[in-house]
Amino acid sequence: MPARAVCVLNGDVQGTIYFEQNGECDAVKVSGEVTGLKPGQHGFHIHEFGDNTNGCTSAGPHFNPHGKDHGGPTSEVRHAGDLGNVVADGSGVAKVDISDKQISLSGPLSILGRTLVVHADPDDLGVGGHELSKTTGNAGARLACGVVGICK
Ligand SMILES: [Cu+2]
Ligand SMILES: [Zn+2]
Repeated sequence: MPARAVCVLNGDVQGTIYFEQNGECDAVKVSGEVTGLKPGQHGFHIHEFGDNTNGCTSAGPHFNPHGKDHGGPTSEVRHAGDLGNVVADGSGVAKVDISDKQISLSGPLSILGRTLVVHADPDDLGVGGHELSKTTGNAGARLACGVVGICK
């Protein structure tokens, strides 16, 4: 049985994102839709904590179990939680279709109980030369977030 999880993004934008993984060593498929975005790229990350007591802020930094610098999803050096950007079309809808091998739905790299965040600005994938590039990709405000939970 594949493992499945779901996250409802709530905030200035909305979305429902599904996660599916066949086995612990397989990639996690991330799919779904975010609506209400400004057209263009928006940073999309797993943050460390599933704590939304102070909104998306209390989700903490990017999920980074290996203690690395921020990067893009295909970078050698990245946080496990660095899923890159989603791209909103002219109607503000971003269709999400990501496959990622650095996150898991079980074991030490599990994202269950952590927070998915969509940002106001593009993630520069660590190469923008901004002082925040190596920590957050300078992706700006947290537009919406939600905890990744076990699917029924
Ligand atoms: Cu983020
Ligand atoms: Zn990161």
